[in-house]
Amino acid sequence: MIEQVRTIFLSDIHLGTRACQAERLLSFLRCYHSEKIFLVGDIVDFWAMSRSIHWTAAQNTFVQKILKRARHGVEVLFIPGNHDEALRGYVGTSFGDIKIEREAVHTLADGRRFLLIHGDEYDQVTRHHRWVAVLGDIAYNLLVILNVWLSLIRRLLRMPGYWSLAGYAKRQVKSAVNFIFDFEDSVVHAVKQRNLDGVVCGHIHAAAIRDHLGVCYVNCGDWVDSCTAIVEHFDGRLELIHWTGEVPEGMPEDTDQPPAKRPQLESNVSSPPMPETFVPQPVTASSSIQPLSLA
Ligand SMILES: [Mn+2]
Repeated sequence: MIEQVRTIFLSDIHLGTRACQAERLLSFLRCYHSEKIFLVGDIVDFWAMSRSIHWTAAQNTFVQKILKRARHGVEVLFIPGNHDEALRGYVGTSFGDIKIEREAVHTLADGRRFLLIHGDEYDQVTRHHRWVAVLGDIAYNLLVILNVWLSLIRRLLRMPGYWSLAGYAKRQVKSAVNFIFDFEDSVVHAVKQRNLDGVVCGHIHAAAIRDHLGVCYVNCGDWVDSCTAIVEHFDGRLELIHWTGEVPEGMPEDTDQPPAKRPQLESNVSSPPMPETFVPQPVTASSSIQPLSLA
C-alpha cells in the first residue's frame, strides 16, 4: 500500500557506513510517495568514509531512487550536515534536479513556516571541540559493529524486529539526555528570534515532534539505529514515522512499485497511518537465517 504525502523529511542516513539501514529506508520509500523530499543533512558520511567505505547495493539504490524521483518532478532539496560538509561548498547550485542549500524555510500546507537546518551549528560539542566528536564517532562505530553481530544472533533466534545496542546505550546515558535538551533549547531559541513557527532538523539522532517555548521542534531522527522519518500530510499535519517494517524477501531492488500482492492506493485518499502497525511479510524458515546484507 502506498501512502501519498506532501513532504518527506529525512536526515542522518550515513550512506557509506556499515550502520546505514538502507534496506529499511528503501522499504519505507516504497510505501511513501511525496511531492517534496527534504534531505536534512548527514546523508552521506564522508567522515567515516575517510577511514573505510562500506557501500552496499541498497545504498546505491537509495541514491538512484532519489535521483529518479527528482527527475519525475519531485522537488528534492539537500541541506548538507557536518558529516557531508564537503558538499557545503556547492550551496546554491544543484546536482541534476537536486538543489543544495545551507538552510531553507518551508511553508507547510497550513501556512506555518518552518526552518530547515541540519543542526550541527547548534551543537556546542561539534562546533568547539571537533576532536571529541571524532572520538565519539569512532567509539560509536565500535558499538555498531558489535550490534551487527547481536542482530545476527537475534535473527538466528528468530526474535522479531530490529533492536539497536547503540540506540539502547545512548538512551541509557543521562548526559546524552542533557545534551539533547541543550541542543533543542538553542535550536528553538534561534527559530524564535527569526519569527518562524517551527524547525525541522536532524543531527542528534533523536526523532521528535513537540512544542517547546511556542516553537514546533521537529527532528527527523536517523536511519542508523532508530529508522525514523517525518512526513507532512496534505493538510500540513506533521507525523513522526517509526519504520518497523521488515525488508520482505524477494523485494524488487530498483523499482518504485509496491509488491504485487498489496493493493495500490492511487491518490491522496486518507488511509490510516500504517507504519506503526506495519505487518512484516511472512518470512520463510530458510530466509530468516540468511546472513545480514550489512556484513
Ligand atoms: Mn550531524
